[in-house]
Amino acid sequence: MARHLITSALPYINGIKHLGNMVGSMLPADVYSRYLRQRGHEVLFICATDEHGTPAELAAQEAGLPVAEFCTRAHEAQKAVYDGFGLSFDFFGRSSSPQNREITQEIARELQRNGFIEERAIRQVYSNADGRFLPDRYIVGTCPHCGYDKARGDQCENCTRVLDPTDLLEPRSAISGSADLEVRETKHLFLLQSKLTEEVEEWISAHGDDWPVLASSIARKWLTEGLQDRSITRDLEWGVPVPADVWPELAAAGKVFYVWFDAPIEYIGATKEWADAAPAGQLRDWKSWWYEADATVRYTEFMAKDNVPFHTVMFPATILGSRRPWKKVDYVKAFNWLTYYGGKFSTSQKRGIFTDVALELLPADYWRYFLMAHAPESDDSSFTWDLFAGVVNKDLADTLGNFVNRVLSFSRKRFGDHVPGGHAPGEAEQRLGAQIADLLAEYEAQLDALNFRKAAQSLRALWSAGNAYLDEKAPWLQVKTDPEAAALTLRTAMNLIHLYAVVSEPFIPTAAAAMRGAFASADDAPAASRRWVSAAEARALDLVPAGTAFTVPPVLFAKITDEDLAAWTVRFGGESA
Ligand code: B3M
Ligand code: ZN
Repeated sequence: MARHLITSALPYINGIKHLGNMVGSMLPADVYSRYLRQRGHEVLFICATDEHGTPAELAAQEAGLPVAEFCTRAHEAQKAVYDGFGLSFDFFGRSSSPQNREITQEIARELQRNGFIEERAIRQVYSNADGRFLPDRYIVGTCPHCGYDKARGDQCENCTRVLDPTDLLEPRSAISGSADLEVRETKHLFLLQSKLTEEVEEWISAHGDDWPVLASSIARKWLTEGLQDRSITRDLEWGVPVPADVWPELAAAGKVFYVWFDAPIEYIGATKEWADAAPAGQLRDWKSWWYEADATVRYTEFMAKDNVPFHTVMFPATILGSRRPWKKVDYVKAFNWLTYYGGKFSTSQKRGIFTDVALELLPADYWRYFLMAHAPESDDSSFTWDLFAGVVNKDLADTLGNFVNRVLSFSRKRFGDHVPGGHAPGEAEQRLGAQIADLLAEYEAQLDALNFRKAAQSLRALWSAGNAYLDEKAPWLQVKTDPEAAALTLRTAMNLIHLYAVVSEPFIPTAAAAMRGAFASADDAPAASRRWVSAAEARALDLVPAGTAFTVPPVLFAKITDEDLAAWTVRFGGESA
């Protein structure tokens, strides 16, 4: 069995994330992690808040809190939302942790020893109106490549090209909007990425073909432009300090590492946090996942497309330059944008739906299923309230929820609260079993390939097959003429419910637990277990035997009413952008 290391892009600390952030990183990583665990793989699913940098400082300033205090609170707030979404992180760390500081400083020392870091005096943008140096992303202007007029000094969101603030046309301060900017001289550390270009190219040639086109094409595009040496330090209070043993002068001047230098290292840092947080007597071997990891470790990263250059080029360059055997990514799963009525979800402009508010409206499973079924995989996809309500009402409330309730309530009414016996399976059940086994194989293939939209389609097809079977057999009619036949139908349908409980868990873990919990069983009996269903078990549909006690769970999914829809559309401004 493989050991799966799974990371999701680290959510930035400055505010609660919106649904677009969720679907492009943490949620698919969770679905994949849950699936692999159920199939018996060893999984380590790591995430953390990305806490350093100017946006954190500015958000703290706005909140009137010291930045460390702000980050502690913001971390807890985000963590609560992710718990609410059922994200099954093995550890949710913080890039401001001592572990990350230590590893980041060590990697910087190694890069220095290997000749990949150079100290340079640079001229940096200073905003007179704001009284401070402006970090790259706080200078906005027009992208020289594509003409997008809100490009940031570090990267153009529109064409994903990495920029230098001085590339921008008509630059201005993103804080005050002031164009009263001047350039002053200051010293910084530069990572000599140009010296590492060939190695990164070789590494991408060896691995990039396995990645989805979205990831490999962005990586290649970036490489063809050539790797530039990049400044990896900033004039900020809040960050990993430059180690004084190597750079005493810069350390004394209060320089810290650039947030994109230490953030990816936090994947490792958070794994060490996880190990350090082990309960007494338990050994968590963080190094075996990351350092000289053997071939059994498969590392999959999840992220939105604007993060791809940092993960496929810049971070690998850092790791390669350290000349240490750190594990590098095997598979990069990248996502396009989820839009809100065709326009951008925007944290700063408060447009769209935020994850905390989403959970106030509806339980996590509704969002999880919808988001994954409409994941922006091959293209951007658009959230609209109508679409959302349609999917929830049809797939979750009708196709799955109603099936579960109908079967269990009817069986209880006619046969009491144990799974009925009845006839032995016949031709219809054999056909159903074969169909279910095929659909399950298709579902597994899509999940193995990390095709989440298609996986959701296969899952829905499994649910639909149950409905078709039930309609064909019509136990409410059978019961009048041949109760034993009705009992067989209901027993088979209950076995489908159990199968749904198991295989739906990656998408809708709460409903899955409710379905599983409907059937009483000894702890080690299949009905209590989320262990994946084999093809033979799917075909036989007999894991829940006659005589098993069951209860009828409360309605799994409530329908979204026209009134809800109208109210939410008004409240969240559902209009075409
Ligand atoms: N924090 C995502 C972002 O803010 C960024 C990901 C870091 S992953 C190491 O765009
Ligand atoms: Zn651009």
